[in-house]
Amino acid sequence: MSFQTLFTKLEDHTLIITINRPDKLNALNQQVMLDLDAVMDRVYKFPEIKSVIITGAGLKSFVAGADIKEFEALSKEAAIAVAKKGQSVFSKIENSPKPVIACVNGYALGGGCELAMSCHFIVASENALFGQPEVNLGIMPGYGGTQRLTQKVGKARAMELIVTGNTISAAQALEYGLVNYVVPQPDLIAKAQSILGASHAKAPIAVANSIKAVNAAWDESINGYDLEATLFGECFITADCKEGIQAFIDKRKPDFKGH
Ligand code: CO8
Repeated sequence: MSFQTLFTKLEDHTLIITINRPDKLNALNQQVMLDLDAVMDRVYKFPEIKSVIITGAGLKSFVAGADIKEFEALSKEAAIAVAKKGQSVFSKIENSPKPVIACVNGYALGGGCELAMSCHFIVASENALFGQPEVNLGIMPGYGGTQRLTQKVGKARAMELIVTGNTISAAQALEYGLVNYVVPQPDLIAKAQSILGASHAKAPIAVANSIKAVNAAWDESINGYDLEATLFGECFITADCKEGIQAFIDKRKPDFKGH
């Protein structure tokens, strides 16, 4: 797999995606968005990829936002189109059938915070900094930040962060429930890998259906309980369900095959 703006590495079935524009603090230009879209297609498609880590190159920044220099000539219509396209890329990440962790290794600002929040959860290094500073530029979040930040930290905290443009530290993000863990920077990827390793041993269809059902909790067009019951039922027609139950009865580890 080769991309202009991303490094990718498959390690123990986890695809590590590194956004690679360190001289621009990994700002999301349109090429990065195209590359993220394309790499996620491969994540959906390739069975050897069981999970994903998204991180930024260097020690200073995860992603310092959308590339501000690309905003200069945007018309209203073009801005709407760019926002919608970005939202669809992030929604592809959020709806990935395989777990996706954001390893936030520094600045996660604007579109960077929005990218991290589109992942299933976040592990942060101690130097991470989160915020939606768009109001400083006379704009507002456009890649889903108003919605996902509100889901994750509640309306009052999201509103304060978005209308002030203030940033929060990794420790505060942990207190807000925005991140699951804060670790020293050298341990960041290993921490995410150890979490993902635990999920690799589980039945892939059960994992994918669980992701779908949890995501439905924020989709008003879906009755999440109905969807959960349907997906629960679907698990029962899988060979992995029979294997999981038989393994419990036999007092052995299950050997899931993904069907
Ligand atoms: N876009 C483009 N370039 C950037 C960005 C960015 N978001 N952030 C940093 N860079 C570049 C700098 O221009 C600089 O490049 P150069 O060396 O060529 O001048 C390089 O990265 C290093 O940056 P700094 O010298 O500024 O580094 P500092 O350590 O001094 O400062 C900061 C780090 C505080 C992170 C600072 O760079 C900064 O404030 N960056 C902008 C943060 C920001 O406002 N992010 C939000 C952007 S808007 C957004 O994300 C909207 C998302 C929705 C889009 C919807 C589509 C329409």
